[in-house]
Amino acid sequence: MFKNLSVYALFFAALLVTGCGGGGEQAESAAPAQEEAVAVEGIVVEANDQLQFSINEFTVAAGEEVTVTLHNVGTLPKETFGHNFVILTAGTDLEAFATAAMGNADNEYLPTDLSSVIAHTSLLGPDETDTITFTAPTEPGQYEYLCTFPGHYGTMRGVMIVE
Ligand SMILES: [Cu+2]
Repeated sequence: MFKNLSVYALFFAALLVTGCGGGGEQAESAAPAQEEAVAVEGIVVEANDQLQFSINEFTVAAGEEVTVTLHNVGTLPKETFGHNFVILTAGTDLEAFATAAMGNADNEYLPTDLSSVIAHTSLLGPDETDTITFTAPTEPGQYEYLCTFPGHYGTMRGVMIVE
């Protein structure tokens, strides 16, 4: 929706520029600056020292390309209080997954077998961000996500709704 609006704005701006009867050179130099202003932001999720994600539910369209940026806004060290964002396939037992991941410190607390993971960020320390892009499942439904750092999933979890 936002993207479409921006495209219309661009189109309108282009009409204005060409409509003024200015030289072609002016129109060419104006266009790239407008394009740079169109940023596809995606979903931004913050993780904090209080074991919270800023977003516990978001909705995407089936099969669409989804961009999620995780930002750790906390101050505690990654080794003792890191955060990640892991989206699971439908039907995955979140508790069982988190328990399996818990002991895997060497793999940023992800299980070796990632078959039940749709997408995941890396484990982040204070003020770090990671952006992931993935294709939403084509099957509508609810897909849970969590932070797999030991002890965090109790509150650091949410649902991606695919419509
Ligand atoms: Cu966490």
